[in-house]
Amino acid sequence: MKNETLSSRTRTVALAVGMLAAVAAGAAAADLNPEWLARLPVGASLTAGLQGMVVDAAGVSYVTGISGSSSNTDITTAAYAPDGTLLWSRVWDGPFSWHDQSRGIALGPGGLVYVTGNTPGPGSYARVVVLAYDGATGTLVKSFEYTSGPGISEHGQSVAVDAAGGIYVAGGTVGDGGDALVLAFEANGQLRWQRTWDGPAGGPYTQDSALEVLIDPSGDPVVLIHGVMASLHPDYVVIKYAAATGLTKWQATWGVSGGDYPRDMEIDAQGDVYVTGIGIDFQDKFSTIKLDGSDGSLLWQAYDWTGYHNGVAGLALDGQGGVYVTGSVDPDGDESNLNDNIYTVKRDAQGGALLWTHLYGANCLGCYDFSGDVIVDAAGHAFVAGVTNSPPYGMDAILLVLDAATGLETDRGIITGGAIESAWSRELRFDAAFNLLVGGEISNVNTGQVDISVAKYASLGGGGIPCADAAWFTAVCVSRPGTDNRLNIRLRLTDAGHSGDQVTVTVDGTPHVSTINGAGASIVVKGVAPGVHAVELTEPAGCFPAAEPICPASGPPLGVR
Ligand SMILES: [Ca+2]
Ligand SMILES: [Ca+2]
Ligand SMILES: [Ca+2]
Ligand SMILES: [Ca+2]
Repeated sequence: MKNETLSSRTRTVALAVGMLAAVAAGAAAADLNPEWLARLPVGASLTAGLQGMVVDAAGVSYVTGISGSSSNTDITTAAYAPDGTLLWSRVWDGPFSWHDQSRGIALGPGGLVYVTGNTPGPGSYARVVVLAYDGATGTLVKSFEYTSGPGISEHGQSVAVDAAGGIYVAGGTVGDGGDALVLAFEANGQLRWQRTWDGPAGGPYTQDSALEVLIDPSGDPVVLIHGVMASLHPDYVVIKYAAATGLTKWQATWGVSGGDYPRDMEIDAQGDVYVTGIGIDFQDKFSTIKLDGSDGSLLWQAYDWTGYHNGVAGLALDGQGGVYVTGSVDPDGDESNLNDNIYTVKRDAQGGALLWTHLYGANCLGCYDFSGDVIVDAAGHAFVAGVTNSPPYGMDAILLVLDAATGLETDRGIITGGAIESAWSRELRFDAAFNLLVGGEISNVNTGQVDISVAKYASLGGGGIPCADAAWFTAVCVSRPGTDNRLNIRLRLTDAGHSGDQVTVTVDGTPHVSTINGAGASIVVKGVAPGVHAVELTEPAGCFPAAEPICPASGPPLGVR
């Protein structure tokens, strides 16, 4: 969610906003504070900053961004432990020591962290680059480049990795003007297939490019493309490819004859696809669509707006039937007064009905509020992050906590840099326990020095292990001659993805905590009284009915278990 033009504009209004903040002191204070805030300096080049963040189930955060000097940018990738400790930081400078840029990051099997972007090849034409780091150590495990041929500039914009290690990269190449480029690689970096997409526009207008690739529940890559149509205006183009062959399973295009600019895509558990962006409906509006994952047919479309110049930042699903879209809106249509506000809406995933809207920000000159991302936890909190310049804040990163049911603000978190620094949150991710990691940037307004920032906010609840990952739960009483009664309690999970997480079981109301080892956890409770006991799995809760093992009044005879 990078926008250098806006970032620069923010810096120019810094001092005016600082004076406004002094006048308005005493307004609502932030009441959520991050557990920690980590900063990673990446220099002062015009492109310096965060390009992507992912968080693994254990709570390790991985960021990638552009670092170095303007004459030789590099790709910096780093990992932060759940307590905020910097685990490792790596700088990748390509073979030509020139303009290397990261653009996307993803987790893959085996604890690998994948980064894609571009690096110059011979003749200064950019090539797609893929880097894979060992998440635990930061060792560069593999790296490879892709080029369609000499004299063609190409880049990777987004990367996704499937459970078998297959790597999918979406980006751009040069064909008929710009064309979208989609690449599938085997885990060892060997090219499996390559596809390009060129829209029907002619002449200089045919500037097509892929923005994002996601893997759907059946394992096929789904690609979001900015595709320029015969009207010479862009539409949303979504293509689902067969993972093994690259054959097109379906292609959907959406838009009107005006410009429709896709921005973000999510896929739900059924494989249906949601895309938001900016579409023209008499004026620019948040334009959100849902496509049937089986054939790409349009299930619904919806426009959201308030004011003018509605600019969308991101879309999130809550897994419980809600779709959330956030972006920035101008209250008066005058772009010169820098007073945009943050606007967030919730719609019903099934039919697209509008459920609520939320608007944040003041309308005064320089009261510039911009949205970066939205994410929703399982306990009913919608988090919206961005930057605020509305009193009492000045160039601060803001985290709005909204009640997902009503859209009302329930909490707020603020990250301020130093007196001459601008803080901006751009990406929101959860770990398995719904601790919130916020990726962004803190920039020195005077020097242009940029730090990538990562902040952690403690979970507001709803975390832990989803019931879908719990296979079975048993509790039996074991009674041996000459010993006490023991309860053997076991939880089996569908896979080892939660290894190291803790589960809680209550025995007659007394909690017992156990750590998952591999795909299971076990608890033994000794000295259990005779009779019926209530054994309940309470974290994760609601997955299984309570077990009611019966312990005998006295141990059985020898030879019987
Ligand atoms: Ca470089
Ligand atoms: Ca083209
Ligand atoms: Ca305005
Ligand atoms: Ca505002």
